[in-house]
Amino acid sequence: MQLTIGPRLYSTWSLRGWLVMKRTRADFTVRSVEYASAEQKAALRDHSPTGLVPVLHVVDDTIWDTLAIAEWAHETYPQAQLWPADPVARAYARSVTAEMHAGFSALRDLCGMGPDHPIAGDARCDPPSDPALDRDLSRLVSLWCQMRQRYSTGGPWLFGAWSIADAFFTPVAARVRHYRIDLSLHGDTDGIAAAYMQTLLNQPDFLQWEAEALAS
Ligand SMILES: N[C@@H](CCC(=O)N[C@@H](CS)C(=O)NCC(=O)O)C(=O)O
Repeated sequence: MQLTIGPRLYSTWSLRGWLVMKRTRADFTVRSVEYASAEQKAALRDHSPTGLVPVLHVVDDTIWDTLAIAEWAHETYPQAQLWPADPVARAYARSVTAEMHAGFSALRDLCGMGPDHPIAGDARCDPPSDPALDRDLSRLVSLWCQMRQRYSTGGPWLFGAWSIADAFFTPVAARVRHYRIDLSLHGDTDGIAAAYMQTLLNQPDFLQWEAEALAS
């Protein structure tokens, strides 16, 4: 089994897919590809039907799209408990994960990640000023606070125990850190969202990703 990912320094969807696969504890190899040039993009199409990463190769099958990889991992490795056990928590976790997968477009567009805006390292920049970005950040803070308040007794992750939702929000935490976004200006009055963000940034798998990104 092999996971094709983009550059660790800035491929946010690759980070999500890799975090989920790590949690399965399954044996898998990682192939890291670049997609900066037209030639590299064309070469990526040999491995990925969409020309996007991550892509999971399982024997003769190819699974593309991070959400599909996460659902496949959940079904294939039930012991990893990648979604919450409680049906209501699971429905919320799927909702917020789908919201992240399809939404937060202002945050993604205006605070993009790339060679100059890396996931790892000490580089920081100021956030752009934009009403659409403010709306995304208010929604992010409200979502994080609502779920953390409801599920805080089960552990430090969004739904108590670690879930796919945490994988999907880890690159967001790196983005908020890189763009020096002050969550208290977006409704995080008691620091719940900031604390959750630190939990994501301190998770050992993310620290491993960061170290590998900086070494690459
Ligand atoms: N919806 C896709 C999005 C994947 C995606 O946009 N990946 C980016 C890297 S973070 C990519 O492959 N970019 C290649 C390119 O722009 O050529 C998913 O969930 O996997």
